Amino acid sequence: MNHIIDLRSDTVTHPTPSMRQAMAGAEVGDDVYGEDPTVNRLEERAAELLGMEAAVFVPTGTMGNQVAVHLHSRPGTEVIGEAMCHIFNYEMGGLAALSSAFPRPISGDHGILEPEAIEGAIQPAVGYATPTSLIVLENTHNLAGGRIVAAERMRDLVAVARRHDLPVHLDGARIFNAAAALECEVADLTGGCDTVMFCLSKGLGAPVGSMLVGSEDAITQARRIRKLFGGGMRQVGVLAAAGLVALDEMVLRLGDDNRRALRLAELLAAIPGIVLDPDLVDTNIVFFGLSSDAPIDARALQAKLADGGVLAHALDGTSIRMVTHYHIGDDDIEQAARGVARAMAS
Ligand code: TLP
Repeated sequence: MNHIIDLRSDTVTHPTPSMRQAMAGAEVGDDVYGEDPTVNRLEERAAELLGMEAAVFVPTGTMGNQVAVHLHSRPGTEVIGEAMCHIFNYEMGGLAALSSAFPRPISGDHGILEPEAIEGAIQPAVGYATPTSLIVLENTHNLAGGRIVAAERMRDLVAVARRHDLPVHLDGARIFNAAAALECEVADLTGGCDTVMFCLSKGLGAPVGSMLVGSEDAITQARRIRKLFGGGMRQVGVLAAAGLVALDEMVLRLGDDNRRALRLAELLAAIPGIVLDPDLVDTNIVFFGLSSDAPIDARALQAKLADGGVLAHALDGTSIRMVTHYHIGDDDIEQAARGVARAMAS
């Protein structure tokens, strides 16, 4: 087997040659003392891009989200979010384990929440109801297939929180993919949120790292919580240097990943037995189902594809995820779709 087409996630991306070069030459210091000049530059840059006061570099998106939950919530309170959001489903129960808070999941339409649904889920301020402490949003929505929450909907959702004096944290792991698809600034999508987490280590290609962005006050507290969670890093400018290159060089090419995901969706949708609506593919994530009369289930399809050098991620017996990123070219898309057609026909 020669070339592996790895569509399991955009987390599989390797650092680019210019990232490796920047890492090798990075100026460093002890970041827990605030003395790493490269980290400081990255944090300033992230805050500026999101139009917020401050930012803190965290090792993972999960830590960024959980630091934000700990910052905004209180023990014994509810956190409202979309039922399939990453914070509720893929962060090891961190809400309960780290913050003694618990989820109030609300189903969205393909991941997109209605303002009225959030409004209805906020507990009244009475002596017998469990208080609501935080609303979490996700944009793009991973499990909904990379769906974008449009700027206007973001504003309407944040407005509900404001009316009830509740903070909003945005899991914007792939917010740059959304901005590329909408051809807008990231800040157009994040305005009004109290904190935003975005990942450098997914489509942006950095080896490690995410940013948590917010007000000066929020980020001062977030730094303490990061330390509490064991995320106070020292000469981490070697990683921040790759993050700076990611923001300088990788943002503009995300449109290519989005375009290739749509092409992949169109090719897959034409294969008998595949259930997929390409109109629901907004960015770089393609989810597809298998019809009940399909010859194999999703796990068997994943195994067959892997035999042919195409890696995909079966979520369960009936659905598969494929994610485009900068190691995936136009030919890989055609080849992956041919692989699925062959597997489905055999
Ligand atoms: N997502 C990973 C898996 O955990 C599912 C992936 O391959 O997509 N928020 C969102 C929306 C995410 O998709 C992820 C990672 C995270 C947060 C967490 O980021 P990391 O992996 O850096 O902790």
